[in-house]
Amino acid sequence: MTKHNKLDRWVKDMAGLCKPDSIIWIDGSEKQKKNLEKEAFSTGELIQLDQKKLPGCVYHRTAINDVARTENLTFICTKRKSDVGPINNWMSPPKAYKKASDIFRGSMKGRKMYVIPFSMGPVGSPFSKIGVELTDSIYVVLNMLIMTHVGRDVLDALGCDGEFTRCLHGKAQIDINKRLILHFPEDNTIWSVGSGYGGNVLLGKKCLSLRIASHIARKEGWMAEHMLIMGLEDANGHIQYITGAFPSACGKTNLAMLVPPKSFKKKTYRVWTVGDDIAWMRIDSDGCLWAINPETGFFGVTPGTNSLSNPNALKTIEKNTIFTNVLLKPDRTVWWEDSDGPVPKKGIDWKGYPWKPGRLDKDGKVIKGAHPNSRFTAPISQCPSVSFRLEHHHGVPVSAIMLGGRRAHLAPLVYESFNWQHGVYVGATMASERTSAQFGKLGEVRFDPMAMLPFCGYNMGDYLKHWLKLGKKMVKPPRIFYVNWFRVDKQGKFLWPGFGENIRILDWILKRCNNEVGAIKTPIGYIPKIEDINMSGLNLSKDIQRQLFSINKKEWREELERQYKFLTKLKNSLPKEIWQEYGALNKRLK
Ligand code: OXD
Ligand code: MN
Repeated sequence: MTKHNKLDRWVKDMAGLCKPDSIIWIDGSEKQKKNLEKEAFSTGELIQLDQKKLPGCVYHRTAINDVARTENLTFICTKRKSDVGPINNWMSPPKAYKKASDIFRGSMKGRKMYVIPFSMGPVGSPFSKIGVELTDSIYVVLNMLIMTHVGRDVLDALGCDGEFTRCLHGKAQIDINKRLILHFPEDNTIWSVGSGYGGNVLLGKKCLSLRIASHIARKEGWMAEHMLIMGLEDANGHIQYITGAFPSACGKTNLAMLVPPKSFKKKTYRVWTVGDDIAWMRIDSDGCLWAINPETGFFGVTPGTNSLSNPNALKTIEKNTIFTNVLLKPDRTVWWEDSDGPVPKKGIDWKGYPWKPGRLDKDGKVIKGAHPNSRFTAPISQCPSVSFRLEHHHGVPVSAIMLGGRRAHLAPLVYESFNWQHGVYVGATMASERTSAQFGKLGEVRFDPMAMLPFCGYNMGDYLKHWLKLGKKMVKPPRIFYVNWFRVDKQGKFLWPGFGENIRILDWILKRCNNEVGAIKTPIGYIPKIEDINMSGLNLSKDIQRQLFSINKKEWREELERQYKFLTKLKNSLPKEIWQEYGALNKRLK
């Protein structure tokens, strides 16, 4: 019980619906966490990993039908359908509450309901938002303890009448036919039922910090974005911050923790990691854009994480980490595809079956030990490059915004937009090829404005208007760049080495922000003069360097046709400025 009557009443009402055997308030203490872990070990919800090799680490498997976010079962529920726009799934609030209530009703009988008071952003900061999640999953509690600020101080900050997001989660039967992820922005409420997968159930993350927050941000005049935040400290100790919007599985986590390569000698940088997934950005009293990461942990994809792609992530997950759907080795450590070291001779795969390398399924496909979307949940405080400004109430000032996607062709390694409005157009028409982590045809191009397609809590056209409006309010808006690490040659080989070498492009971006270098004006934006990019030690032939920055007008005109089809889907809500930029690009390409 708290001194917040509305909160107490809501918890009681929800318990009345779900009928748990008992209600447990989560206080954020180590002691309570250990007890919950013990309980989860006894039921099999979690497996304890080798505590000498992986201290504080645990293992979890989700149900086989529950391994990723389910966008088709995710709804924004507002009174008026037009408020969510043509891209989001919509359901009317009465229908949504009724449908979900029928699934929630009595679903926690024989289970406990945990009450998690959490803050997204430092507790007490005027930038932060408080939520309370009710859940019947210990796995969710333990993840939320890593990903958010949890505990009594959150209740203290809430006081007796503070506003909070009401988050209700229940596993129910983990039945895909009875799974709903519902957002009620007008009620500041989230209901998620029938899933145990992180993106669907850690309600502070995508649901609150992006879908609900983007709705609030529009009303309050700030931005909630699917972006990493990183600081780059130069040899003189001067730190500049960059944010970056990339769709899922395009390397945000790797970039946010980048380790500059030894061969990059001319100018050394130290990278500071502020966040890898979400940025809340406001115009501060200086008229500039400032960003905070509302999360306190990483919920990162494991396959492909290795000492080349992300050495800092490997150090981050050495302890106190939850591993989900990776391969469990006989020595109670873990493994995933494309990690360091030898492939284990055997193990238990993410489905819980005995596994050996090279085994084929009935269709002749190699059976993976770890699911392609298997994850680690780890505290950001354990990251060797964690920023000392993480808990700073005002966050960090943003010098540049990067946008990007996975494009085998078309987009050059980097280009800069002409101005804010043009940058918003570049973001509105961002597209990325589907990866194996996403449902759909591999390689197919999917438009994903600002990487927010699955996360914007309202009409995408209005969202773009909001970007344009805020740009006009800033004294010095950040410059907007587009990057593409994924361009390939005729044989399908990546042209750019990526990972740590991306620092060379970040270096150019900062030089542009500081007006230290010029650029070449092309129809799509400014591209670098090759000599302004530090390529020392890379051994890239002149031909590859040329290919990385080439702009094929015919391919761009074809892209414009695809853009046209996508933009017309946004209908009347699309701001006229986006069509203006479209028309201007069309003209420049003729
Ligand atoms: C994530 C995602 O988990 O984008 O961050 O799916
Ligand atoms: Mn994400």
